[in-house]
Amino acid sequence: MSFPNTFLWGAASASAQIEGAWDEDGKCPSIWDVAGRHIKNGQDCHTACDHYHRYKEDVALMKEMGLKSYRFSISWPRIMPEKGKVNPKGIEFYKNLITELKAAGIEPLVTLYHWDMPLWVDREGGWKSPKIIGYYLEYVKVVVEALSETVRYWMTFNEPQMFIMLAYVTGTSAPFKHDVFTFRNHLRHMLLAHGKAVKLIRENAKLKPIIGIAMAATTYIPDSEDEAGLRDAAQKSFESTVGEGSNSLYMDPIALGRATKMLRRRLSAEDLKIISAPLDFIGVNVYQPSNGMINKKGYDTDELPKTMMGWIIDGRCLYWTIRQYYERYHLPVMVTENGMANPDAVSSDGKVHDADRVKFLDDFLSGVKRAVDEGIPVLGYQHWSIMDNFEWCEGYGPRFGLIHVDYATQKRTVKDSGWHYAEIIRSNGENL
Ligand code: GCO
Repeated sequence: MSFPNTFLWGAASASAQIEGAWDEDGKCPSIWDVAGRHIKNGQDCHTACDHYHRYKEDVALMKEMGLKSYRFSISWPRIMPEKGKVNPKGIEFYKNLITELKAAGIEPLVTLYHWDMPLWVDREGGWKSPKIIGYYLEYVKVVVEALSETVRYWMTFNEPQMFIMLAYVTGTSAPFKHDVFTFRNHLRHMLLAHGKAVKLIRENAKLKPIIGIAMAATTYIPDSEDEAGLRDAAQKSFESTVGEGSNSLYMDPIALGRATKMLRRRLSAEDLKIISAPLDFIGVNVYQPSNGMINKKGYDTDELPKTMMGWIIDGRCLYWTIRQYYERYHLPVMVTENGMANPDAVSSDGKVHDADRVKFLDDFLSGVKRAVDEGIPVLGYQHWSIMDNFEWCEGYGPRFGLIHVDYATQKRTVKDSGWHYAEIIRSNGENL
């Protein structure tokens, strides 16, 4: 089998990481706009890639690269800057962006929440308070009413692991709280908000929606591919402490309607019914395997190449994530993020020679190809990221883009990897 003609070859971004225009046209601050001292080198996301003003140029580059899809997130603070108040200017921006994408033949894939909570929601308790469920649904309803004539693909959340655990337990992500004992409540609020949003989108969308969620998937690559090896790897990916914490804690309630040990006493039968509203796909964000975290002896991480984030490069993890998620949850899979950071720079010939990322693409995409060859329904691959951007607390140092951004001039340069990806897309993955 080869890649279907409908395969969504794309790239991804998130509002807070690229848009800038943080206080323009009626937008209120998000929790990331006020992250201050938590961000490296005194940087902030107030201007970022200035995509809010340059989206036409950015979409033109996507078209030149031949992208079939573009995954981006909607900024909640742009749409609802105050409790109960809708900002027409915010809606207009996304309508214009989508019109531009459609004219370029690019399918919009919309993430409804990629971490940039409006500050007013945080002040009312954020994920700590059950009130957030109502606020989130009100926002989702506005977006679905405004955009569902043209948008088919929806993701309720991006990486709940991060905005629940890192934001409220370790306190390393906005809004930087330490609440070790109560995260199960936060998690319950997020899961209920997800399930209710799925129902709301299903009932209100004008085009038949295709709904998913993007997970920060962690995967154990099997030590051997015989039956015992496969069973052991799946167990480590979903049932070890690491595997439960990152995968099944969220996905078992969502996709199987059952809670893992950690949540068993927190979710009622009624909760689980709401949370498990039928989904159309699971999005996986995949960067590195978790073998080294689970089994240090079997996986010598010192020997392996790493990205500038210190993340291990091992392309096999993408194939195994897709397969293990499919085997456990029986839902089509979309790779919603996958990529690597480099300290890329423009060379004297005006180009960006990011040979590591070219190789990365070949390695990881071969894994996607293997999954497709084996008949696993994979809807698409969204490279992280379309362009260099604001990497949260890391600021602008790590560059993840297929397009280089000079932050002083906002000049865009498609990197070698971007053109290489364009070739892969043109051949529909036949050259992998
Ligand atoms: C995440 C987010 C992205 C990141 C990317 C690289 O996984 O943290 O979804 O916003 O920028 O993953 O770290």
